[in-house]
Amino acid sequence: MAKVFIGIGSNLFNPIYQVKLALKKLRKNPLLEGLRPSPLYLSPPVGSINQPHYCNAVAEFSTLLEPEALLDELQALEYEQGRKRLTKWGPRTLDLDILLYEDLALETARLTIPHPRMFERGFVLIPLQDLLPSSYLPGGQNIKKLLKKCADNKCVKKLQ
Ligand code: A4P
Ligand code: MG
Repeated sequence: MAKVFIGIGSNLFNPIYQVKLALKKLRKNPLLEGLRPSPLYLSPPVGSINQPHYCNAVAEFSTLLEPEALLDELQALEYEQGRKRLTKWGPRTLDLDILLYEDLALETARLTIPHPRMFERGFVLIPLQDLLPSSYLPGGQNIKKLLKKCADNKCVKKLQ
């Protein structure tokens, strides 16, 4: 079994509902075991596009799926929740990114693992830290140190 962390984001059509629904479906998926979700966060959009605030979370689970098969599974769920790919980095009902897959480093036409922008994003690192109180990522990086370098790390608000 591989231990995986994914990032979850939504900023359209009731983002909190979209993230909670995605977590519910991930928990029910028999190919993904032992789902452990972070708390939900609200964060201002990162990137140059003017768009609504996001609801973000991170989840950990174990799976026998290989990375590309896992991406297929996650993209099917994105489409189920009405994801349309209109603009790179644009608003979306659901974005599911594979952040970490064990300590694998992978670069194929469809997939880059670790997710190339995860180390500079408060909306990823802050929920990740909730799941990893030791603050160490499987690859050995320290989340607290990464957060210090993160421009947006103060702008994330935990939801009840
Ligand atoms: N792809 C490559 N590597 C991965 C991976 N590790 N996980 C490919 C998932 N997909 C990966 O993604 C485009 C292609 O990336 C996929 O077809 C897959 O083959 P996409 O989801 O269609 O497009 P995207 O989401 O616009 O691109 P990307 O790269 O996922 O965007 P980001 O970097 O995730 O940025 N601000 C806040 N506050 N919160 C957010 O969640 N998200 C973004 C999107 C921008 N600003 C944000 C947030
Ligand atoms: Mg994505």
